[in-house]
Amino acid sequence: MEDVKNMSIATKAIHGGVSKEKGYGSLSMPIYQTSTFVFETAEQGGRRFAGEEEGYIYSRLGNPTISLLEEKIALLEGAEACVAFSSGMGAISSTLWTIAAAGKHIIADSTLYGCTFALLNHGMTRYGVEVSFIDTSDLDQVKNALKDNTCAVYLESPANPTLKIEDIAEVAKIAHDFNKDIKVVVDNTFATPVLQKPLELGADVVVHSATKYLNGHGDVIAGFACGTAEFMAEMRLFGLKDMTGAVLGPQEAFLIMRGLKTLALRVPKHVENAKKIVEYLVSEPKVKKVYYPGLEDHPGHDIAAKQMADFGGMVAFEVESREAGAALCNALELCTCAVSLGDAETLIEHPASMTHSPYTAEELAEAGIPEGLIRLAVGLEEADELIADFKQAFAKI
Ligand code: 3LM
Repeated sequence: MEDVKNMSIATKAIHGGVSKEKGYGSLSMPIYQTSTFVFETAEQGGRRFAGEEEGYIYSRLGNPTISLLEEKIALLEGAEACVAFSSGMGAISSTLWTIAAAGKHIIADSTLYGCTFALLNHGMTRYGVEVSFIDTSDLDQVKNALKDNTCAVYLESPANPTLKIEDIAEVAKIAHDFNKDIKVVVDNTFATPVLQKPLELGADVVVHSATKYLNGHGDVIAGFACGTAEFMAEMRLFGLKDMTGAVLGPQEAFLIMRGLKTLALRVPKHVENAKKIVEYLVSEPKVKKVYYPGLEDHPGHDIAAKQMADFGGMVAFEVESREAGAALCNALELCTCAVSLGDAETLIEHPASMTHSPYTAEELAEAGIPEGLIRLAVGLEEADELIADFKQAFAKI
């Protein structure tokens, strides 16, 4: 359905991609639960391996259920192509291993999801890749960090867990003016394509933890990378096939397609609830500071207003101490103490000891993540009931 390209996110998420399934005319794409595909003849198998004939070979290289999902995600991100992975980390590591090599240099923001930080700080560097951690919201730092061997600039916006905002268009312009071959990679997990389109802003690659809003139901681990058809072919044939093998399962692909049908309904409700909770948290005397890009005093507010359709469903706030944060989490009854985000359930966690535990105390300070920071992934419950839960919990601590 070629003209879906010009339609809304809601329609793309439901109708995007061409189903090659003609068998029994099922409405939803069947789950092709198979590892391998049968060749009619040995010659046909040879032609498929040689790329002379279209058709599936083996599910690490492609699978009809997963292909349809990849087409949908590419449409949502406005990308030429997409590759699915078995986790967000699978997508991120496959992307970085496809771009980088020993002797190359990566510039990364210092505020990242903890395991992405660990991959860059401890993983890539073991294999001769140099990594500079900077604050990419300071454009002078971006300019000064660029080197002749820089191959990638990596950032999240809004960043996990502080909701720091990076100016994606400006960072991409600076990097590409210096060297057009530098790949600007943006993790769009917190925003989703409903709120932000990094490729339209000038990024080269978008990565996702689809475990979060894209699936939306807390029952799948998955990831995506999106970009040009040429680079995604390299990602599939090298990053995914050889370097990581982090292939998505067809059952997970089916569940994500099911979740995607309501993405355009869910995200605005997450945002609406987040705004109501932020309003309450700002007035709560036991909260020292609220981190939300929708607040006018947030340092990235103007850039977020420019590059995002709305400010998202993630909120962070600071309480007096780590102990006060733990007491709050333990006192909440409706909000659930768990990592992850983008689910129907409101999830609360303590970054310094959980999602960002790969950071040392010094690295946390450098990344602007205080000990008393609490991260809230606002869910789809009734906002007033969530606020009532916070009120009773704060009263107890
Ligand atoms: C979390 N984050 O609670 P998977 N990029 C971003 C992420 O937030 C994440 C990934 C990539 C969380 C997971 S912590 C053990 C739980 C911005 C994951 C990695 O590999 O699908 O988990 O995605 O912040």
